[in-house]
Amino acid sequence: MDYVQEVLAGVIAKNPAQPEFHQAVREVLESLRPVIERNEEEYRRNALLERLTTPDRLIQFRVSWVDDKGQVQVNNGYRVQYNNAIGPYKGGLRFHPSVNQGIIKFLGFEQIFKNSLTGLPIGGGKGGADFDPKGKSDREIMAFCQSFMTELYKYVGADMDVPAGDIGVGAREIGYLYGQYKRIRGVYEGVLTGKGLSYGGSLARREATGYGLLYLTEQLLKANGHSLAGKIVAVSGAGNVATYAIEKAWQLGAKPVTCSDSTGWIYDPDGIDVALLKQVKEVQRARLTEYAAARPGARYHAGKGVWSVKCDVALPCATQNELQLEDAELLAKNGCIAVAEGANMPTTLEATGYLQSHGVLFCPGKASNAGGVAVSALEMSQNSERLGWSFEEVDEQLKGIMTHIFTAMDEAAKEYGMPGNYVVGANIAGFLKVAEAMTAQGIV
Ligand code: NDP
Ligand code: 2IT
Repeated sequence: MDYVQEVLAGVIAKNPAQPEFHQAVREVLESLRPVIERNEEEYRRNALLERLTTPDRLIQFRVSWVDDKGQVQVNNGYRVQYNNAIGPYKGGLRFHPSVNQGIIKFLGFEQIFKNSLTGLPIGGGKGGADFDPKGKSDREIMAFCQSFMTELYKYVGADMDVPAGDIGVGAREIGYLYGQYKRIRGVYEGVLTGKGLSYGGSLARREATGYGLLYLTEQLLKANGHSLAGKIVAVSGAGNVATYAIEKAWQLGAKPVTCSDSTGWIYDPDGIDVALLKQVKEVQRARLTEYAAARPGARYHAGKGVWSVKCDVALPCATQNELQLEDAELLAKNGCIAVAEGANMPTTLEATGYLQSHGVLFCPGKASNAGGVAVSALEMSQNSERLGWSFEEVDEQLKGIMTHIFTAMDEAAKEYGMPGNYVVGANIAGFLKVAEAMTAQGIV
């Protein structure tokens, strides 16, 4: 067995029943093979891959809180501090009933390479809880967030570990979490990113993941002889990433025609009305049926199916493994040119392989959705210097970072003999910096 196979087998044996974690590790390790083979003896002696795949620590804690009926509820809270070789642990918090150790570990592992790719000094971490924010009152959300932070505060800090939002955690939740951290620790520091603008947040953080996705997609198309202007774009999800991906797609001259949530999807042949989408999702916190009700030309379909719409570009922005082999087959058949991931690992390994072998450009999320964490790192910089930058300044930096990411993964893919394979390119480019820092810092 070669070193990569050995480590992968060890990860699977030591972390049973965590399929998403196995999937993320498999994708990364298999694409690192060309690098590992060049230095196999040294990496093996230093157990570099074993150390890279084993988190520094995984914290699990009980979150007890009282609902509006006076009933005590109990959830599991998590934080994985995966790797801090190149900077403090950094990554979002996800509140969703599907959260478990395996989900948090897959997300934290991905985050190491994503954060490295940004070129900024941030390590990999992730956290969350199996809490379902749907249908909860504001008071219940606050009670949950306060209880969650009453455990989490012990492990985080502006120079140690800086969480942010992810699925189910937006500006409201970050506010409640920040308030509780400040109350317990008595320090006013940038312990979280995605904060409100009135208390240390960065302009353009809300937009950053979706905007960054479109900046990267534009580069991807350009480098391959296409342009975004005039293209039909299919987007899944209707949350933070999807909404601002749709907004930027319009701004760059494309036409986004779909969005989705966990109950159904919208096809709007005239293009998604961003103002209406924000009203339904950000203000009313309602289902997409409300969008369709307010927009006569749009069609609502219950269940899955967003990838059946004919499009030039597909941007999965909802959740892991939402784009499967049969979806990839449909997209390719319908002439889709490019798939760029806005979510984390939304495309299964089989679907990725199918797209790549059928001439569809494919950009992995760790490159294309890195704009969010990149602007989080810029929020940390602004907090450190106790200043705030203009929207334009942050947006310009975001554009520069997405260009840097595209160039880094494109060049790495070429250097290792697989031009156009952006999965290989992103993983190798992200890995090299982390591996160098780990090696320089000795066996820890
Ligand atoms: P939000 O909570 O704002 O939105 C999530 C969207 O995805 C909602 O429309 C939700 O529908 C849908 N969704 C969630 N889970 C499922 C599911 N199991 N099946 C179908 N639809 C689902 O989250 P974000 O937009 O922040 O995150 C979306 C993705 O992007 C995630 O993979 C996240 O990890 C990733 N990401 C987020 C970043 C950020 O800055 N926020 C940065 C980089 C990546 P419903 O409301 O019905 O649940
Ligand atoms: O997956 C991600 O990169 C995020 N949810 C954002 C993390 C962050 O720290 O801004």
